[in-house]
Amino acid sequence: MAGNRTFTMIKPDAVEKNYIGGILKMINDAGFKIVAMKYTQLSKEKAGAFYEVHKERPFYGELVEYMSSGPIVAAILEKDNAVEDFRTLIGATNPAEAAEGTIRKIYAESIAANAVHGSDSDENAKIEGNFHFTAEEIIG
Ligand code: RTP
Ligand code: MG
Repeated sequence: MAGNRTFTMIKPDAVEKNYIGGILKMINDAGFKIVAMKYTQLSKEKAGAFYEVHKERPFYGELVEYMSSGPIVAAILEKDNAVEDFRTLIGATNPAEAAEGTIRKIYAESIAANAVHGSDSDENAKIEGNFHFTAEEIIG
C-alpha cells in the first residue's frame, strides 16, 4: 500500500534565496516521494483563503501579505506517517526553536518567514492538497 500524504509549500523567502534545490534534496533524502508539484504565486485572495483558519490571529494580515509576495513551490508528498514525519523534518515554527538539522533551522530566517509549510493533520493535508492540485495533477 502507498504511504500516506502531506502537503508542503516552499515559501517566498526560501524561493527568493534559491533554497528550492536544497530543501527538495532534504525532503527526498528523508524518504518523501513527490506525487504533485508546481511553481506558482498565490494571489492575496488565495493566500487569505488558504490561511482562513488563522483569520483571527494577530499575524494573519502579515502572513497573507508575505505568502502572496513572491513565488512558492507547492507539493504533495508521500511517505508512511507523512504528516508527523514531515513536521519533524521541518522543525518548530520559530527557527530559533527548531532542532538542529531541520529545514527551518537551516533555511528559515524568522517566525514569519520560516521557509516551509507542512500540514498539521491528515485531514488538513487532504484539504490543502486539493486546494492547490486537481486530481489529474496528482500522480502517485
Ligand atoms: P505552517 O502552517 O506554515 O506549516 O506553520 P506552523 O504550523 O508551524 O505554524 P502555524 O501556527 O500554523 O502558523 C502559520 C504560519 O504563520 C506564520 N506565523 N507568523 N508573526 C508571528 O508571530 C507568526 N506566527 C506564525 C508563520 O509563517 C507560520 O508558519
Ligand atoms: Mg500550521
